[in-house]
Amino acid sequence: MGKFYVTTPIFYVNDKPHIGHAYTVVIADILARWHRLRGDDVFFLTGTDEHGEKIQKAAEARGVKPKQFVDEVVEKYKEAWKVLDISYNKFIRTTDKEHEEAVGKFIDRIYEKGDIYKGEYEGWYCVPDETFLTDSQLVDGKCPMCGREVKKVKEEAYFFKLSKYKDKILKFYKENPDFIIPNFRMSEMANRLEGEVKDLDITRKSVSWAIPFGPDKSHFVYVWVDALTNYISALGWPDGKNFKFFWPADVHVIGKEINWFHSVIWPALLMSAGLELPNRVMVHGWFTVDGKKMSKSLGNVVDPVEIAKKYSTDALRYFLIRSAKLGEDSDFSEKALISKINGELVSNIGNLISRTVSMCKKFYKEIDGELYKETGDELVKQIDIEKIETLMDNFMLYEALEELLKFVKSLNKYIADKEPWKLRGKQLGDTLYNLLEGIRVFSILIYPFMPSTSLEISKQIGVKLGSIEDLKFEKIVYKPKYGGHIFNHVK
Ligand code: ME8
Repeated sequence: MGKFYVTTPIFYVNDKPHIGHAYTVVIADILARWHRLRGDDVFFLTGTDEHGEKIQKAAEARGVKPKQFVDEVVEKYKEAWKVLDISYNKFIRTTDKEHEEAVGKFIDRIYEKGDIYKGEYEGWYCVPDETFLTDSQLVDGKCPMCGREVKKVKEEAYFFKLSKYKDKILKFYKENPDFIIPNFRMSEMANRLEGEVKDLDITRKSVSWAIPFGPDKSHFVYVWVDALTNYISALGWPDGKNFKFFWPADVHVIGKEINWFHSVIWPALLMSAGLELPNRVMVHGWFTVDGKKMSKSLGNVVDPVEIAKKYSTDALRYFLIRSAKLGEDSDFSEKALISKINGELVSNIGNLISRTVSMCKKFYKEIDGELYKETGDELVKQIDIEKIETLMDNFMLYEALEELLKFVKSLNKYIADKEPWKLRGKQLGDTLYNLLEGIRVFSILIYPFMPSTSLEISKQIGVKLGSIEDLKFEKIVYKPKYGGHIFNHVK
């Protein structure tokens, strides 16, 4: 038993969440639930990034004050997280008073350290990504990350001495080779760090929907410095009990386009403030939709709430993880989702549960008193629980799910081989018992991925959902009760 602090990026509230946002938060939720199963003390943080030019503009476009605008959009995030079964411990908003105060203190620390100086920024700015860009970073004159127009900015600004930390960060990478997962994302950052690293503009003069910059109130804090600080302000930094217990974060789950912010800028700011660095940064890939980048102009933005309501939350959660290994890009299409539902959830998992439970019901009289036998080791060998635990601990969620599916297939094969309906008495009782044992172990391991399915399975086989200690095959008294299909075939 230990502690586990997992975070999602905080989401821009310029619009309601889409399937890519759902992906980030579902990954973090799975990790949080896994560690709770393990018995760890978990703090799972998510929330919203509410300041800055992008939000200011979105509010203007709607003709409302920024605060009114963000208050409305934030509700859509909260509703979506509810539908997606996201078990966060705290939902932070960067407009929370405690957060704004913590940002002020964080800036003061860095300022006192002598790491902030006044200068002038002249260069490009991408508003949708809230990112400063140099000439050489532009691709065909546009933002290299989102491909959209950038604007010229020339204004007085305060800078953070990012360049001072370049060698320290490279050294930290060497000493912590697993800091960034997958590993090639660390090489990308290291290569960039080995080139020229410019100091970071950390204030905006022209953007007032932001936290005032303490040392000079005619400036406002750059939204990324405000946003990154959420990971400690949410724990009550500097004096909060949660900060003392949970920091450093065990893992920041993020998407690939914000890796520089999390693996370079954030560590540099923390070093400057004299704070410990997070243990890991888990960088996931991007979802396209039907092979295309999601965009409002293409009209292909997928609403995860609609999908969850149409097909079920667990089917969507399952699909998000099953579509690619973490770190790789993946594609969403309803066709692919339907094929996973029918091909894996209905015909493998659902089928196994409904066949087993209905056989138990049907043969209950036949096996009366005979169901509760020691399990045979045939099925025990079909699942490597330790391997799955290691995969989960190393964020290899796709691979863990694959192992679980293999196990389900072996349970289905066990039914086909044994043909329980031809057996009688003790043999029948033992076979059904083994199946129930397998299903019970499965129901625990599938919990982080599909929490309501896992609870439903436990209910149907008549046991309370177990914890990590129950992940062994042993003698348990079952009272299976048939409760209908777990997954339904989709057309
Ligand atoms: O970047 N596929 O917020 P955000 C997969 N506020 N993931 C995607 C995606 C896609 N198509 N589109 C977005 C921000 N994401 C900042 C973070 S943290 C201190 C500040 C992911 O709302 C993206 O990679 O633009 C990121 O992890 C998350 O959604 C939030 O993106």
